[in-house]
Amino acid sequence: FKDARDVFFERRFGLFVHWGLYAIPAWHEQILWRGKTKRKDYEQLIHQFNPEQFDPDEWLDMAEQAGMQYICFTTKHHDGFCMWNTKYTDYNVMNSAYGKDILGMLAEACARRNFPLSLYYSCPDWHHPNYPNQGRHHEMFGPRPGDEPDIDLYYAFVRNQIRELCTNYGPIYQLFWDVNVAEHYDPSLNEMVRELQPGILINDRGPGKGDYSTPERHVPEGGAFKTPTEACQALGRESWGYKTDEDYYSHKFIMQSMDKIMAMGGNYLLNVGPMPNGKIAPENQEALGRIGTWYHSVKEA
Ligand code: FUL
Repeated sequence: FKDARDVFFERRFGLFVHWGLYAIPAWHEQILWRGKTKRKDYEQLIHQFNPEQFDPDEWLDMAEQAGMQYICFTTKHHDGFCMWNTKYTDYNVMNSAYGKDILGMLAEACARRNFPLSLYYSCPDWHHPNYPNQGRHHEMFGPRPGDEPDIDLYYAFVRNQIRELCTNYGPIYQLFWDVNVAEHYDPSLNEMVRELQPGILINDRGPGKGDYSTPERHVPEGGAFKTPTEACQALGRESWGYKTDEDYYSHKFIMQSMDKIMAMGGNYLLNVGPMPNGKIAPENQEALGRIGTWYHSVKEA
């Protein structure tokens, strides 16, 4: 595909995917904190994670059918579990019951279909021994024996992982940093990303200046956006990850929120949380199917 900068205002609608170990308890992607789950219990989920029915082409078929033009995938959420073959921590999908590089499989399908792939990466990491709590909401964990909270060491790890992600998985359309750790400002990280992926767009939640902003779950006040914007929205009110008893927004609500964001000149990133077996939940498929029916009727009109 063309340089991301050339197509940001053409590719208006994307699929956000939150997937990780948290799909198994199926409650919230931050269950480790919000559910007050013990880390040692949560980390055992790695041995259960076995999405035998994962088929990236099915996800992309669904996205394309809905009129979506790119996909943004959670490579690592706040729990610290990595969905790719990283050599910088053992807490990754290669050591799960599944044992395959999920990001690699998705990247292969995206490259084959010329479907842009964006990566979400969380700076908060509730697993890594060097991650400093810094008084943020997960301070309740405190260091474990053997932990060495050290922000510089931690960001050296982040740098290594980001280099790996920007090197081993082909062209990356966007980097969706999620919430930089307080006070760690380091523009050299984004500079490295731009060197490795010259066409990439980087959001504004990272350790340096980004290219676009990311309002979350709301339509901002103030009329047309003055700078590049990608709003993100979940299909359900409660979780970004898979949740069995999710309280879903109505079709009307989602359509109105998308319509307002797009009318203001923003792009729209709509999220699904795949199930532990790798399939997209029927409720999510149905929601995207309805959007697709509308999209194709407008396109053909
Ligand atoms: C937030 C995260 O804390 C949520 O869990 C989710 O990933 C959302 C898209 O971004 O900042």
